[in-house]
Amino acid sequence: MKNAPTAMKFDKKGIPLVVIGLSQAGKSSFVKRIMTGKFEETKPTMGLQFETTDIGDARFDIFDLGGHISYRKTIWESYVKLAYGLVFMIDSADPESFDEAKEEFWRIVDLKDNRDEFLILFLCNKADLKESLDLESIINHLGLYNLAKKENASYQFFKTSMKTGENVHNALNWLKNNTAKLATKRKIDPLMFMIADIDGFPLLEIDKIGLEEDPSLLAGFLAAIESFSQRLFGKTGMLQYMVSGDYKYIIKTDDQYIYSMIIAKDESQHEARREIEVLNELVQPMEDFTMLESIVVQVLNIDLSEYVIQKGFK
Ligand SMILES: Nc1nc2c(ncn2[C@@H]2O[C@H](COP(=O)(O)OP(=O)(O)OP(=O)(O)O)[C@@H](O)[C@H]2O)c(=O)[nH]1
Ligand SMILES: [Mg+2]
Repeated sequence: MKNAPTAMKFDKKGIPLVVIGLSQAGKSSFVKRIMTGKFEETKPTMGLQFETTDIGDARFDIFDLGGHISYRKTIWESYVKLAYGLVFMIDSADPESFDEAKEEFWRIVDLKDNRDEFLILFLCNKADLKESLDLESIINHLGLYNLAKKENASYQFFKTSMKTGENVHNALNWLKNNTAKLATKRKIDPLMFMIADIDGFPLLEIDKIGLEEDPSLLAGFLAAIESFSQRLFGKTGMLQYMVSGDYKYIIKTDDQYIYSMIIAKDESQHEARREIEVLNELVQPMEDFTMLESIVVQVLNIDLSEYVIQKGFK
């Protein structure tokens, strides 16, 4: 398997945040501090750890990813695409790790689509150690001033210590204030979402209003599919959207599946596109579909009780 969707846990829904950085930086210690308010023993993270917590009024789904090199091209990349915000942590007392951290940081930041607004909280941890470098040297060493060129990123740096708790509160406050705004802006509320195989057999369909109950919706949907199949005949990996009446229709196909979504006209097709691209990444390498429903719920961030679900048509 290319990615590791089966390692994901999808039982809650909140604002998705990922915590990444080289091993030993203190990522799990940070998450422990958020959850318990204390500095506690940790072990190296195998794959990932998932936690849900409320910070102020906002609910967060925190994905604490292992920093070992074997996770960086697989789990990191899939989860970063899913997340609204990225916490990148370094060990500020270990300048020998800075070059590698720099390389990984920029590789990951550059993965983010330019149209996608996202947050970066950069934590220079282990500030309690006497070898810890000052913030300015770290910003210079990692070229972090270049973040100003990323128009879609809001970012902040802190020196923190998970041991003493220094700046943990300030970092969380920054996250809370900035993610809440972003989540409201980006939230879409799909009326319909479907994954079908390339022959058009649906694997999963979720509907808010039932296509047949609204003839204009159904007509728009059929028109979108029609225009889509004409334009893209023989081509795969394409994503297209069209507006018709009160709705937007977004469709993507790869060489195995067709993804389609209907949202209200005033909602962001960029967010719809992001969600479909993330699903595509996660679904494509899947060998069975037992996790499909929970992955869809997580990525679309929906309350399933508002939907009619149909699955496994084949
Ligand atoms: N002195 C000091 N030690 C810390 C601090 N934060 C974490 N540590 C220690 O650093 C080590 C690694 O911490 P973890 O939180 O497990 O690191 P991680 O980034 O999750 O590592 P991986 O899961 O392997 O990627 C542990 O021994 C922690 O106790 C800190 O602020 N100060
Ligand atoms: Mg860890």
